[in-house]
Amino acid sequence: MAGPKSVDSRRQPPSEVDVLVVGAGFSGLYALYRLRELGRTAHVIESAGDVGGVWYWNRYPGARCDIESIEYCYSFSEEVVQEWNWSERYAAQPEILRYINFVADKFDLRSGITFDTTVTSAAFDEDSSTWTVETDRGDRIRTRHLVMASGQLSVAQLPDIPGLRDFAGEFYHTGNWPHEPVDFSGKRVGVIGTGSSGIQVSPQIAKQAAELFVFQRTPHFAMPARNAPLDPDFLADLKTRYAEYREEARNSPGGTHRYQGPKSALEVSEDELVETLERYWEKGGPDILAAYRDILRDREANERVAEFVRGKIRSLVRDPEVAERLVPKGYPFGTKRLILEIDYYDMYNRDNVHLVDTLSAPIEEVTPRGVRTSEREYELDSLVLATGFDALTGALFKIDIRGVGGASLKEKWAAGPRTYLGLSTAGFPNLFFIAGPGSPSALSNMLVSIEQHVEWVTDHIEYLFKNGLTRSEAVLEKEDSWVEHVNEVANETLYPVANSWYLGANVPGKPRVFMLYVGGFHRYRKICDEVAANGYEGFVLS
Ligand code: FAD
Ligand code: N01
Repeated sequence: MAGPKSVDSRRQPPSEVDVLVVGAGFSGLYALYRLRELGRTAHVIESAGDVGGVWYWNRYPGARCDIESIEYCYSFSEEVVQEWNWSERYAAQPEILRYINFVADKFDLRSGITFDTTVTSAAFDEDSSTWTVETDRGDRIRTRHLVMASGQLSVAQLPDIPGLRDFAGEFYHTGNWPHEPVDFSGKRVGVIGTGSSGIQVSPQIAKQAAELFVFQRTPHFAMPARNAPLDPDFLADLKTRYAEYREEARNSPGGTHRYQGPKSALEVSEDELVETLERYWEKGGPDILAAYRDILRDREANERVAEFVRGKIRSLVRDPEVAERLVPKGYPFGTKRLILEIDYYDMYNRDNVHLVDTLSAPIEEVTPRGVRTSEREYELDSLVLATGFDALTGALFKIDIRGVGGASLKEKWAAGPRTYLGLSTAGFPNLFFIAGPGSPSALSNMLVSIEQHVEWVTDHIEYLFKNGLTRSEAVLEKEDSWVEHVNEVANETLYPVANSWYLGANVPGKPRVFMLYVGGFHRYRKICDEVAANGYEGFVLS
């Protein structure tokens, strides 16, 4: 696999192109492939030294997907489906990155990508209906259409803890992990954060470190992953019917093969509830969220399931005091991303692992020697921040995007992102977002969402070119109704109750707006298809 590119090997981007794509993760790579297939000139600009997006940056030990590998992959190429074999139920980061490289090599995608280059600004010119895009390497590219495949979780969020920069030891963020393996042997390591990243990385560090201190503010719910090798016969059979299998996923709310139980958690006896939930627990994975139809809609129903999971956590950790501190309380089960754990709870049975509850004793500062809470100082050799991302809008706001009349996207979205179908925003013609705010995005299997978005956007662009149209802009009233609809369906659920990154709660000062579409991928896809079938209703085309 290619490492970071040297300055000299940087590919010069073209000065003019039909479509410029920002980002070379799963989204940007497929966008490039599809635009080329359609015969358009397209180019990708990527900050990283190579392809992969999330899977290029998040190289921390333990990183793996939480949607099953057989679903968390492309379906657009039958050749890729036939030639690639996933080894595990939930593939680890190196395997996913190998897969992305395999796709990039197969379709010669690197020839259309400029790496080690960050887009810094994009300005729309009304006379020519084109965007002028600038980069940190002094490039200036004129493009008819601009596709933001810049990621949902691509901007690492540093916590606002005083003294962070003063720490004298080694310092890492899970979302920007070194390419070389990090050796924690014999070290005193601190991990701040117990979301998906913290829960994946900590057990791996615990195996090496002399001592591990996990700084937990909010306990998160985690289910056993029950990761396992995939049976070659099962894979061979799946390949004979993969297109059909994927179509089933596209017709489901989450873009996976998770089936919603028809019953309410409130109508079943305790025995039946436990028997059902035990089955999900044994199977592992996030499907327990669909065990009953009202888990994410009714607080009482949710509480019954939450209590079952709390009981499991208590049973996994020997020290009852530690177990109790790991038990999530105060927010509904599943309203922060449900985490899949491997060895996480068991890790607390090791003598070298210590849970530091920063709810009762908050972190006050990072000192040159370690982390100081209101109770004491923890001396550390290494500090790992698993503190998440400035999600969904972070990467977009790092670029100075100016639409009609020089209006800034950041200013337009100051009170929260506003999109029409998550695809476009009024006042910013010919600008498209892939799996960003206002779409199902991270509440669905992202690969299903990404393929649907890329296909919709590239079809739309092709329609414009074929019909001699140079400009496509979302209608403001349609955007307002979409934002209203997104809020309405979110408010029918328990999601907005939790302080999650879904509503920007993890970034100080970020407006609290539920940013994802919870109405279901199947429903969303149908709406997008109808809009296209009605001549791109809700867009002004000229
Ligand atoms: P990214 O992969 O984020 O790629 C965006 C790229 O754009 C990045 O490489 C970035 O460097 C580049 N970029 C951003 N701004 C600029 C700029 N200004 N100039 C140039 N380049 C720029 N989702 C699931 O559905 N299932 C999972 O199991 C799953 N696991 C995940 C695990 C981790 C650790 C993380 C962080 C996320 C996970 N996700 C998962 C969500 C993940 O975001 C998507 O699945 C998917 O990888 C996103 O692909 P993308 O191409 O849209 O964005
Ligand atoms: O980030 P997070 P993540 N002081 O925001 C804590 C995807 N993903 O990187 O909950 C102290 O979830 C914060 O505490 P609290 C997936 O979509 C998937 O883990 O705010 N603590 C929390 O514990 C996921 O949802 C996988 O109280 C601070 C943690 O840091 C998304 O990425 C793997 C703090 C951040 O949790 C983000 O996950 C990895 C502070 N100042 C990521 N600031 C898979 O398994 C933050 N925290 C597929």
